[in-house]
Amino acid sequence: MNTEDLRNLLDAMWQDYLKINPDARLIHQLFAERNPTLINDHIALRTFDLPKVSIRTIAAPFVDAGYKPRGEYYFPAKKLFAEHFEHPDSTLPKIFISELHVDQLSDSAAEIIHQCVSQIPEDAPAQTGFSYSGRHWALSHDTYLQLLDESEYAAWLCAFGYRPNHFTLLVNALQSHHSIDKVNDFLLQQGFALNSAGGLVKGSPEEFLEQSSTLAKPILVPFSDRNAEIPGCYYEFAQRYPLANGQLYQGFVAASADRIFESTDVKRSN
Ligand code: OOG
Ligand code: NI
Repeated sequence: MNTEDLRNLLDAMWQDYLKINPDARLIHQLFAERNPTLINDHIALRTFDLPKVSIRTIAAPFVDAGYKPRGEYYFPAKKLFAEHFEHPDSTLPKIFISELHVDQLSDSAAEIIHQCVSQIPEDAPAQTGFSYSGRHWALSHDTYLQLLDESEYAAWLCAFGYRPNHFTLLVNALQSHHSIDKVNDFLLQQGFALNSAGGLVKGSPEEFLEQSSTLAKPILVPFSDRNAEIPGCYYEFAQRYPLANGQLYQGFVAASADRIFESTDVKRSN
């Protein structure tokens, strides 16, 4: 994939994300009005660790377009693993992809997930648009609730399918707000709900990364037996700090990411 096709793909992902995240459009507009340019730090994708749809598969179109794996992150309590990918053109967003260890769930939850994934056409995951192709299976609300009992991540992914989970505003590039605290104050003042798990700001300058995020707003999702409102997507904010070599840290911080995942939780821990 050439860079123009890649930019078209990223734009199509952004349009898909806006469709199910009404807050993102408003927030983007609020910052766009106050800044000459906005930079998207990264896009996050979610998947299962089954070979058909694993990180390796989902990353393939991005790797083909020049992205390289640059970091690995472990979340044992959530049964997740993640990797981030960077493009040599630093104006392009990083891609953060996580995957759920399906065989660590109960047999019944694993069976539901296998059923869902088996309905994806064999050649679909390798295709360029897969990362915003949505749900390839029918799901009842009861089945959704059953998954929710075991894994918020599994329930979210089975309800929404393959689509960007969030985009991320790079705070460093803002002229209007010079710190993540100022960004958070502004968002709260504008009436947005923020994820306060572990504090509004996750991470610290010593870890070279501070992050915050909105709480995913409930949106109406069609299930096979009825429609129900469940948390959709969220928007994230990242402030990066320079390493000893003067370059901004480009990685992620597992302990912070662990709480950022909770921005789509139905059952809040705090
Ligand atoms: C990803 C959560 C982690 C970050 O920037 O640390 C993350 C997700 O919710 O899928 O995005
Ligand atoms: Ni993120």
